[in-house]
Amino acid sequence: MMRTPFDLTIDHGGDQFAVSGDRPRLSWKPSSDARADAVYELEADVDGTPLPGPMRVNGHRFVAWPWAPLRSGQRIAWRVRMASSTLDADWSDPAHFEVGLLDADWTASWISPIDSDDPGYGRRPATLLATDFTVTSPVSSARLFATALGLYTAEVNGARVGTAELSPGSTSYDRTLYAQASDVTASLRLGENRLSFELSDGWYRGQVGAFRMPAGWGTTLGLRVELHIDHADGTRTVVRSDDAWTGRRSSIVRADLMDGQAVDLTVVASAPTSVRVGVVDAPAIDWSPAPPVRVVESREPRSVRESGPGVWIFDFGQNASGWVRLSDLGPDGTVTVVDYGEFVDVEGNLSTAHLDSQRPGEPPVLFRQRDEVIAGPRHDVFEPRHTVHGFQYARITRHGAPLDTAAVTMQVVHTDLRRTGTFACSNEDLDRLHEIAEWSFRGNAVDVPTDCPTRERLAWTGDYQIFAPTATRLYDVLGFSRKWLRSVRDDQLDDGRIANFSPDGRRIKHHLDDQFAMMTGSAGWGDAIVAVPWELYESYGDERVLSENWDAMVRWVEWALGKARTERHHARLSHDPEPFEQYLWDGSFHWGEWTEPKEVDADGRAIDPIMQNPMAWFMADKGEVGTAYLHRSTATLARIAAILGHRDAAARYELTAGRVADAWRAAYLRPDGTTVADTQAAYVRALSFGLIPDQLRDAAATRLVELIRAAGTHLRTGFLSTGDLLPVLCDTGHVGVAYDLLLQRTAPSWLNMIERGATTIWEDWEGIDEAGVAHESLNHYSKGAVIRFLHTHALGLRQAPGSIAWESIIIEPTPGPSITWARGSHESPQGLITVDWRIEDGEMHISAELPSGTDARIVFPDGTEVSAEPGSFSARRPLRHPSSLLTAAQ
Ligand code: RAM
Repeated sequence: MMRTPFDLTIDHGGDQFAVSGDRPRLSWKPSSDARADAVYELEADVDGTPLPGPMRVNGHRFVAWPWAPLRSGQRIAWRVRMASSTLDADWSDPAHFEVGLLDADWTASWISPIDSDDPGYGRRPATLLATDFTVTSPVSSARLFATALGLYTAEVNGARVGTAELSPGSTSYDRTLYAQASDVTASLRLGENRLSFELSDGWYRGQVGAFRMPAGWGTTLGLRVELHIDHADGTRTVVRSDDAWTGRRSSIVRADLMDGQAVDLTVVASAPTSVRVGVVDAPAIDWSPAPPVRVVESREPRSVRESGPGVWIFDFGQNASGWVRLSDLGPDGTVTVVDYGEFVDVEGNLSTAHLDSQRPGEPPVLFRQRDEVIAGPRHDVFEPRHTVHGFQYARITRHGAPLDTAAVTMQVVHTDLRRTGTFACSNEDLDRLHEIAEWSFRGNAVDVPTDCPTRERLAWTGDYQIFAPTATRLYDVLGFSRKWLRSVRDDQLDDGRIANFSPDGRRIKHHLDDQFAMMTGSAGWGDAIVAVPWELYESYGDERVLSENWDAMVRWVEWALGKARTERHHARLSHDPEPFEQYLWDGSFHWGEWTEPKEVDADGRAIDPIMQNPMAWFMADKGEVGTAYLHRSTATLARIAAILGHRDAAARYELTAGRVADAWRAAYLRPDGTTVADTQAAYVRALSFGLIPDQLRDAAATRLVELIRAAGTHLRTGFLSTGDLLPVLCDTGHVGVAYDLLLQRTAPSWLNMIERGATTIWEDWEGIDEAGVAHESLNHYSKGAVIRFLHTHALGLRQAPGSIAWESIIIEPTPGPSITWARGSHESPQGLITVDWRIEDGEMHISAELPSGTDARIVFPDGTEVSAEPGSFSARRPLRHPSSLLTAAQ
C-alpha cells in the first residue's frame, strides 16, 4: 500500500545525481488510493528557496515544469501530493535533481592537445590534459562540468571523478553533444589542487564498424571543462579549461574503443606542452536523457586454465560487454597482454576468426581486441577505461613473472538501466533462454543499442526496431532510446532516408557517392524511426517522443512512398504498371528478412547467400518485405498523426496505408490465402501486420504451420519476423505449434543455442555449428525478441489494444506443455503489476496485483473472462471448460 505518490523522477539522466536542462518534466507513480483522473499539487524549492505554490497539475506522467525555466547549477527539491478539497493529503518524500551548466553559460574554452607523430586511428595514444589551481578558502560544495570531442576520464587530486564510463558517450557529434556533472567536493583541499583528464579518440575519431573505418566526426580532439567551487563564505571560484592548461604524454600509449588499450606505467612524465585553444567546432552542450554507462557488475572467472607457459585462458561464464580488471601487474617492466573473445575452439584456444569481416572478393579484416599493460612504479590496478570489449574469455599472456589468477575479474560495462520486468516459470530451459536474451540486450546497451559488442558495435536501426518491444519489457529504456532517436534524426539524409546505423560516424549523409549510401534506406531498418517512438509511446505514455520524431518519420515514410511510386523492381519492368503498383516498395535496396537459417551445400557446408552470389542477393525482389513495412509504418504514422492532432495527415496516411495493404494483397497474396513468397517469414509478417484479410487468416496460418512441419517443426525465420512468429501462431489458434518451436532442441532453434553453450543470443541460428565451429557474432539480440512471448503469452501479461502506459491490462496465460506455473512482473508507469499463475488439480489459479489507475481483463484458458480493479486479484477456473458448458462460461 503506497499512501503517497512515489518514485518521483525527471526525464533526464545524470550520474551521482539527476541532471536536468532548464525545463525538466516530472513523473511519479500514484498512491494506491489514487483515481485515474486524480489532480496533484507540486511544491519545489530551488537552492533552499521555495517556489510559489503549491501548483495544481493534471496527470502524473511527464508533467511540464510548472514554474519559470531553471538556471544553470540550481539544485531542486520537489514533492507532490494528491489535491483534495476536503482534507490535506500527505506529501510524497522529496526528490532532488540539479540543473546542468546550460550551454549559454559555458565560459570555458575548448582546448585540444597538440598531436605529434600521428600513428593513425586505432593506434593513437591518449593525452593527459591538466591544470593546477589553488583553493584559498574552505569549500562547501564543488561541481565539475565536463565534455569532450573524444573520450575522457577525469581526476581531481588523483581521485576519480564520478562513476560514469565512456564519457561523454556515443552521439552524432556534429549535432549533439552531452556534458557530465559530478560532485567533487570531497576531493578538493585547501591549497594546491590538480585537475587532470585523459583524452582519447573514443567514438569521435576512432575506429567504426566491421571494416574498421575511421570515424569522421572530426580530426582534432577537444575538451571543455568548468569546475564550480562554492566556498563556505558564500563566494564562488570557477576553474576553466583555457590556455593555461598543459598537455603531457599519457601512460595510455594506445587507446581505441574497438582495438583495445595499451598502458605503459614506466612512462616518465614528459615535459608539459601547451594546448591549442578554440580550434574545434562543437555543437551546443546538452544534458542527456539517458542513464550513464557504468561498471554494473564484477564477475570472478568460472575457470582458469594455463594453456601453455605464461598463457592463461579465463572463462567468465558469460558473454558480456566490459573489460578485465587486473590487480596484479607483476614487477616493474612486466608485460601483460589480454586478448578478448567470445569463443574457445575445440582445443580450448581463444578464437576470434568468426568475427573477421569480409567483403565479397576482398581480403578479410581481422578482428582483435587486445589490451596490454607494462607494470611500473605507479598504479597497481589496470582497468582499460578507454575501450570496451565483447567477451566471455580472456587470454592473458605474461612471460617472466607469475600471475595471480585471483587478481583478475570481469567488469561488466553498459548503460545502467533500471530493471522493470521479470519472468520465471517451471521450465528451466525457458528461464535460461530469458536470461541469455537479457544478457544479449545488456551486452548491446552500451550508451546506444548496438548490433554486437564485438565486430561492429554499431547501433543498427533494424536491430533495435526488432528488439525495442522486448527491451521495454525488461528495462526502463525511455531515456536511453530517446537519446538514440535523437542521433537517428541527426544522421537522417536530406532526402529523408534514415541511416543504417546511428550514430553514423561515417556520415553517409555527406557521402552520397559511397557504395554504402546505395544500401541505405531499407525496410525494417529505417522504419525504426516510426516503430521505436510508437513502442515508447505505448509503453511509457510519452507523447513528446512522438512529437520530437514526427518530422523525421514523415520524411522517412514520404521518401519510401516516393520510391514505391517512382521505382520498380526489374522483374516488373516488362509490363505497363497497374495502378496498385505505385504502392509496391520494391525498386530500392532492402536488407530483406536477413539471417534466415542457411541452406547447406552437398558437403554439408552452410551457404552464405551474399558471399555466394552478391549480385543476385542484391538484386533479388524484396518487395514483399518492403511493402509490408511500408504499410505498417504508414498506418502507424496515421495513428501518431491523430494523437498529435494533425487531422489531415491522419486521414491521408490512413488512406494511403489502406492502398499499400491492397497493393500488397494484389501483388503477394493468392486467393487461397497462400503468399507468393510462401516463406514462414512472409506469413508471419503478413499476419502480424494485419495484411491478410480476415477470411483468409486461417488459411494463411494453416500454410505457415505446414511449412513449419515440413521443416521438421523448425522455424526458418530470420531477423525481422522471428520475434512475431510465436505470437502469430498463438493468436491464430496454433498454440501447440508455437510451443513445439519454442521447446525444439535441434537446430535451428533457441534451445539448441543453449544446448551448444550459448550465454547470449547468436546472430546466426547456428552461431556454433554441430562441429563446434563458430560463425558470425555470438551476441546479437534480434532473435532474442522471442522472450517477449514469454511475457505476453506464457505469462500472459500485456496491454489491452489501444492502452498506453499500462492503463488497461490483459492477463491471459497461454500455458504450454511442461509449464505448470509462471510468474512475472512489470514496473509500469502506474506502478508494479505482478502476475502469478499455476496449474493444480486440473485448475488454473491466477493471482495478480494491479496498481491504481489501471483496469484489467483476466482471461482463463477455459475462456472465462473476469474484470479486475486495482489491488489484489485471485481466482481459479477449471483448465478446460467442458465443451457442453462453453456457451455458459461468461
Ligand atoms: C550486420 C549487422 C546488423 C544488421 C546489418 C544489416 O552486419 O551486424 O545486425 O542489422 O548487418
